[in-house]
Amino acid sequence: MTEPTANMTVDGDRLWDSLMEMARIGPGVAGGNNRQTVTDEDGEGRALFQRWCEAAGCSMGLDQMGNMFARREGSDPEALPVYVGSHLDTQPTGGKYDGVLGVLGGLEILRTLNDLDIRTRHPIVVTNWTNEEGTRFAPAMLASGVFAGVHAQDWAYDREDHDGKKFGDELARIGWKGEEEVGARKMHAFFELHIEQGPILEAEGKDIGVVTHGQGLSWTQVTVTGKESHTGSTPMPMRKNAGLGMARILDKVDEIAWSHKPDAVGAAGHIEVFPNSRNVIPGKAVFTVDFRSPELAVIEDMEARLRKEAQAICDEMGLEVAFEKVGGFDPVTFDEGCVTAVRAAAERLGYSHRDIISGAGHDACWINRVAPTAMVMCPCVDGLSHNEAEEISKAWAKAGADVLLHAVVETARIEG
Ligand code: HGY
Ligand code: MN
Ligand code: MN
Repeated sequence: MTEPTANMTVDGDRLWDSLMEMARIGPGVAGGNNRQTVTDEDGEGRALFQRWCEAAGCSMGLDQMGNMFARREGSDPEALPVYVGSHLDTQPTGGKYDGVLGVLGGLEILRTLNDLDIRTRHPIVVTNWTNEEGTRFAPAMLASGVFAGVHAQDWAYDREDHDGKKFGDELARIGWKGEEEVGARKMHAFFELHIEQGPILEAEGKDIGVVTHGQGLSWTQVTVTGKESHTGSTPMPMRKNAGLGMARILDKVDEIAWSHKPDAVGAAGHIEVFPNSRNVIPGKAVFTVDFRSPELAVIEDMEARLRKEAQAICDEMGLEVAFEKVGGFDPVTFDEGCVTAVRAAAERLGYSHRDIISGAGHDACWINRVAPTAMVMCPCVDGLSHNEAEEISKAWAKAGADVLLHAVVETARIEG
């Protein structure tokens, strides 16, 4: 058995060209992408990925949640495969690299092993997880969550988007609902390459983030109910303004997050008022509060204070308030052995690196429950993500894929 050699590196130009070609599917309006889950554009991106994988000699598996599994055979077909991947779906105003770098970085590993005519003992499987973003159908990481046994499949199928369409129906409509049982696959290990989506690596001049942990996430959907009435003729003391109630609650959300500085964060990205008419006092406001922290106790404190403070605000204003937990996962500690393989790969390749906690959620956070898992991160410009201006350098993409290559191949064991 030989070790991965330091000069085994990916073809950075080929990886970049693939990223740019995928970015042409589901373009945004400002240079990024709008390739939301189980839309026709998602279907197109999947088809392109499948063509590339088959051209690289892989067989493609597809499960009942639309998760895709491109398998490169190993010398021991009985050995559990090493999985590597991320997601191809994007935010409505997403970037070209969030998720996509991890899927196409995995494909680049297979292409590189083909070029070098290297056979690993364990098969390698490149994965595209369905609906990581959770923007069209909450929660985030939906399909990897079903795979890890966190969500029931029928519950996932019934998730509805803003127009009342169901996830399962849309998955079938685009023709990507497979036969394979979700979660039946067993993994030797799972690795995910992802952009940092934060400013630390770039600010410190580091090429690689060795992800030791992922912070936990909590999504609480809040519904505030008041009374629609005329914005002109309703006296101020008589108003039951759900929009104002929401505004006061959102100010509290910010205060609660700051009270746990420096690590906790809190905001609402999803906000709706009804009827959303210029001269009607909002009778209803619906919004999702996103709290995150590396510490579970902090998340639980923020959730409890949100409910208490929001109730007090609404009682004082004569409004009704209801809460629904629509997403969340506890802080994650990744597998020591896999994390060490990532760190050793960065050192062998001479890339600067630092340990880091992931601020964003990833499919790896759920897969960590069913297989030894770790993540590799590369910097992104100004730490910006979930924005069409998301940008990385070709060198960062290559560094991340090189480290992923070595960590995956070392774990999959090169045959002598
Ligand atoms: O919300 C997240 O952290 C991920 O980008 N879906
Ligand atoms: Mn992502
Ligand atoms: Mn994302």
